[in-house]
Amino acid sequence: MRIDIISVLPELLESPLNHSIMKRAQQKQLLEVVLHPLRDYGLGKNKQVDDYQYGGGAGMVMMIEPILNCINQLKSERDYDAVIYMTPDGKTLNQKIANQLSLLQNVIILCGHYKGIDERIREHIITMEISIGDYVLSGGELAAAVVVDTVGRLIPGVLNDETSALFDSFQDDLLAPPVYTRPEIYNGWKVPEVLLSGHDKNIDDWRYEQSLLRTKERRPDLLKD
Ligand code: 6GU
Repeated sequence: MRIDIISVLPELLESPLNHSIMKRAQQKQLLEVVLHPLRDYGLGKNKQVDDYQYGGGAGMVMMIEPILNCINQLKSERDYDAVIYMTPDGKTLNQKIANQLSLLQNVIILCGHYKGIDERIREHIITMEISIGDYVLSGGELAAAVVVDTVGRLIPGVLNDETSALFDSFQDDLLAPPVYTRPEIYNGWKVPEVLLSGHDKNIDDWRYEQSLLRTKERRPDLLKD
């Protein structure tokens, strides 16, 4: 999968995308992430990317032309399955959307900044709008990093057995069960007996039970429907 990210602040994306699992996904060539500084496509000698909004009011708006110049350049190089705009008024990201995105081949992600982008880009160019939750970030970059991480780890071959996505919270609308490691007893705090039993079926049953319990207690909304 190839993800092209367009941003006025690409530096914000570098660290999260170049460590741990995202780094390995790219080294294995299962995921390619290419950052495009929007300013490279800015207008005039000041490389302008934003301007005052029509109708007045505080805050700048990202202009059509730099964004389109960048997107058209990319579209001339390959076909894209989606052009995503990161915005707090988009559809809230969840595991189902992440699973769907992980099946795509080429995706553009545009990060919003300032007051947002000229609405005409949203009307005519953007095919999908994503938010990562009901709160406001200073820009779309951290949200884009969340999307790439969530989607990237679902690409077949990115995770090994140890990090398998199959047992993640939410993968089957259940929260993950509790986990333990050595020592067996610390300060009188014991690891549940069943996990030491070596009885695989009992262990699987216990984990499933714990998942259900946890979901009922903490996220009953996940069990409805
Ligand atoms: Cl995608 N962008 C911004 N600026 N804030 C957000 C968001 C996105 N998702 C949640 N809050």
